[in-house]
Amino acid sequence: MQHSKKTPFPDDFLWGASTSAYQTEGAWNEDGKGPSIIDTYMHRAEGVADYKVASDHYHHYAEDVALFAELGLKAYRFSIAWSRIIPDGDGAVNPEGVAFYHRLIDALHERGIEPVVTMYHFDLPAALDDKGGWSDRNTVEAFVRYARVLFDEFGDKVRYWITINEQNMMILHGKAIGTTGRSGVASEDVIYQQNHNMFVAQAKVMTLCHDILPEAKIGPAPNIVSVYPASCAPEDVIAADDWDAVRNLMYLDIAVKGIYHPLAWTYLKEKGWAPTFEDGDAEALAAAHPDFIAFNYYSTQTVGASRGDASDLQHRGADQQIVRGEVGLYRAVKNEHLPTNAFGWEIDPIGMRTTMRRLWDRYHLPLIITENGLGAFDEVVDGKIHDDYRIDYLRRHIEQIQMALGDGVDIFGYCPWSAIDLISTHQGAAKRYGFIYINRDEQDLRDLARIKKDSFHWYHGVIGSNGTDL
Ligand code: BGP
Repeated sequence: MQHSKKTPFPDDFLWGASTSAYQTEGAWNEDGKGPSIIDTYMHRAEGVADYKVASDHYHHYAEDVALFAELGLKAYRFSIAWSRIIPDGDGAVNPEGVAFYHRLIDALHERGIEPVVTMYHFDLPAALDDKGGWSDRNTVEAFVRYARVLFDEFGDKVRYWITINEQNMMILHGKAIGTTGRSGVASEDVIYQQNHNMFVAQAKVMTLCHDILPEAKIGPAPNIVSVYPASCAPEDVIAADDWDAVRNLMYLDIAVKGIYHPLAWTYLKEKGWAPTFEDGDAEALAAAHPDFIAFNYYSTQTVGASRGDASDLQHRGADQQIVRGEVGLYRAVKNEHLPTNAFGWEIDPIGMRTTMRRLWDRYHLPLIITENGLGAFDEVVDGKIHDDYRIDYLRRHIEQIQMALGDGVDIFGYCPWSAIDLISTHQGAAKRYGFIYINRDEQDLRDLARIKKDSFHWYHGVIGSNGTDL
């Protein structure tokens, strides 16, 4: 098992790449688009060239899709900006916003690229945030209405739908990502009520999708890390299970089984953060069933038993991937077996196999990896970008997909982050992930030219050989 042979990829494996709307599109206030909470957050970022231009994909989409075709992508996972479709979140539909995504999706189909559409990737319309955001139950109905617009408009062109990107990271790391909105960080009881409201919204949207688009497939996309106990001490194993429940499994159990994970629910109750269910919530959660699990994978996390004081906490970073620690729940531990990237994220390809095995074992739903990649400070040398470190990272992760296929896991796609360079959630334009370099930096928008990196040529070969030529 441990050394099992790599299994060939299925012929219809979705070799893809990912982006999100606000991190690539720019045109944040053009053609009728309303502001999102990310736009208001980025307003506060001073001393950098305009983040809201991002990679200017809105104006370069045709060129970008042509490059995706040259790369050989079978799938492109992107998000639709809710406030481009419905500028104030729950009012009139903006025809120019709708038209943009028709153009993009049509361009993908013309090139034989399968669109994989995320409905909501961090960018809640600011107007909804002004009315209370996810604390306000109106936002649940607004999301369902927005989903109906998307299904009606694009349902005959899109087979794969993803509801919410990384709800767990919005809840646990909203401050770092910039999703807390104008009011800033709320208290935990409020945050977990927002979490619950999002769960209900997601459930209703999955059911709606199946009602009106019987051929479509829909699923959630949390950020999942396998959690390792720091040692074989039983106390460490308990801590790892607890953190796994709170960070990962709560989000998938509710989506797949329609119930809160028992350990997560106990945690919420003990803390006094258990959300209130409104009439019909339990039924809406129970009625919804995803067709697949999409997940974003960058790292694993290692934890020990809590010591009950601040020594549980790790202060070297507080973002999506760096294990933080929580007094009374678990202690953050650095995994000495793993290297880190330039931003302190531990790199663990085998952990991705572990994660695939665990998810398949627990849920028995087909899996697609919707993010995985290496953020790095790429340099242009004589017009080229020699990102062999990214090739190495991706190669070692793809090998683990082959191993997982051999383990019997049903995995049908891999969409690394990211198709093109884009703006990081909180670490600027210089933290790059793309196969395609965008000629801009923090201070200077330059000409936004697209340059193929070495990883572009390498991934082209991987896709062309269906994963044989790594
Ligand atoms: C995920 C987000 C993405 C993306 C990625 C890399 O959490 O879904 O939007 O940004 O992480 O993270 P970062 O931008 O912080 O480097």
